[in-house]
Amino acid sequence: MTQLFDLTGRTALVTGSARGIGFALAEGLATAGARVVLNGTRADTVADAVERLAAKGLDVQGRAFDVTDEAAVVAAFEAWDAAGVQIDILINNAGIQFRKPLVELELTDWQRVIDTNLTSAFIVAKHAAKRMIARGTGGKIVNIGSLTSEAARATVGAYTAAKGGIKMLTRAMSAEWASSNIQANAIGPGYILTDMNKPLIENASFDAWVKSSNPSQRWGKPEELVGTAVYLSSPASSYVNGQIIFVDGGWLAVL
Ligand code: GCO
Repeated sequence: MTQLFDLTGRTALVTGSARGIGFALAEGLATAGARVVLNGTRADTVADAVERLAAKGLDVQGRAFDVTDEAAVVAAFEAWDAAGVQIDILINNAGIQFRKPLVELELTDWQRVIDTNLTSAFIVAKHAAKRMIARGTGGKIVNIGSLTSEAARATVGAYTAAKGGIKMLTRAMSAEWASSNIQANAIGPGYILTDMNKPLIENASFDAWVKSSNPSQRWGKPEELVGTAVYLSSPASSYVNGQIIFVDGGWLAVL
């Protein structure tokens, strides 16, 4: 049974993994046996994250590049090609948040959120899948969505549109790549204790809303997403495609 969830011999790229959910998923996949490539836009924070996980004896390396810049993504994949690094598992986690009412939202801010949270998933998956298909060995793509992939919250319109797009992009990936033995799925985290959510966690009324709105009556922890990520990255999910699994304490399941 443990072999079903064993990632030994596989290489995973986790975008936006210098901190938060991405860092937890990178650590989790490495602990499950994968060689993990960490990513972020800043070389110093990526190097620090790699150092922290390497100190635990995990097989990790890092590459800093901007996932919204296709030329930078191509350069990264070409460097891995040259080094014999084959990405078998892609976790599209990179994302930002920008909270402002739609009527006040500048187009530049809208575009930045869409580019980082949605377009980057297309760009990186396109170049990963091309190689998975060419190798004929299949692969795994796990896109990180959100509660807002399913339900909207006021003042995070660009984020909601992007995360809704993540759900449907995941299905589009399945439509085209399942025949190449690539399973593309998504995870929809609930409200998780991360730096991105710090302003919300520290806001007493928002904190109370999160706790009263989900049956688990608490925020989730980044490490509580690891099991689902390992499952969707492993042979255990070989016939699962186009799905989004909400890890939200039951939030979306109850009135
Ligand atoms: C917000 C939060 C959310 C959560 C998460 C919920 O401002 O509402 O940042 O976006 O982070 O996405 O699933």
